Amino acid sequence: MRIDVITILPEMVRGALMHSVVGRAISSGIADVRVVDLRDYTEDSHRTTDDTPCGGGGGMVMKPEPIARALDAIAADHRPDRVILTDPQGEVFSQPIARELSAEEHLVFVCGRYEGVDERVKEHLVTHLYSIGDYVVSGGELPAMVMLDAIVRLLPGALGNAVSAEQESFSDGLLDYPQYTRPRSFRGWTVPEVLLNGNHADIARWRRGQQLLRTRERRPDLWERYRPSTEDMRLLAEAEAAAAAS
Ligand code: 9D3
Repeated sequence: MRIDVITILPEMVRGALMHSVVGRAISSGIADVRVVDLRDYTEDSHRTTDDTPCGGGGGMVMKPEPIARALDAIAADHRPDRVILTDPQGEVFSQPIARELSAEEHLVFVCGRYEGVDERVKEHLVTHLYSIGDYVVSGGELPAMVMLDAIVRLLPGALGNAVSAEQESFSDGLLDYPQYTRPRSFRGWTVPEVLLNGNHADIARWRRGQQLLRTRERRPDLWERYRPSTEDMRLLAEAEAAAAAS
């Protein structure tokens, strides 16, 4: 998959891409990520990418021309399937959207900066607007990196086979179960006995119960949409009883 990232902070974006799952996906050729410096598409000596808002008011607005030129240069090489603007007013990004985008051949991210982007870019040059949620960050680069990471880790071969198989089976709308490693007792805080007995069926049932209990307690929004089976309800009751007893 090819992903172009148009930004006025190319070093920030490059730095975020060098590590971990995304870094390995790039090194191994699974993802072809190209960082495009928006200033390379300006035509004035100051390499200006922003200007004052028409109608007045505070802050600066990203100019349309450099963005249009950068997009034209990318499209002349290969036509993208989607051109995404990171935008606080966009649809809130989610795992289903990440899954959908991971099936595309070529994405472009345009990272917004300053107080906003000229509305004509949103109306005529990009195909989708996405936000990462209802809080304010200083620009679109971190949101673009969040989305890119969520997409790239879904590409075939990006994760170890064991991890991806596990992810498939547990990406079902429940929170993760609690995890422990050695030592069995740390400062007197002990690992749950069920995880030490080697009974894998018991362990799987305990984990499922924990997932159900946590999701109901911590994420009523997810719980409302989840459709528990009769087995789920039994495991939930067990987990609840164990929690009340401890
Ligand atoms: C919503 C705040 N705006 C109020 C006048 C000003 C403003 C502040 C910071 C507008 C844009 C930004 C930069 N943020 C993004 O470009 C952004 C973002 C975000 O701040 N939160 C969640 N998702 C995103 S995607 C792009």
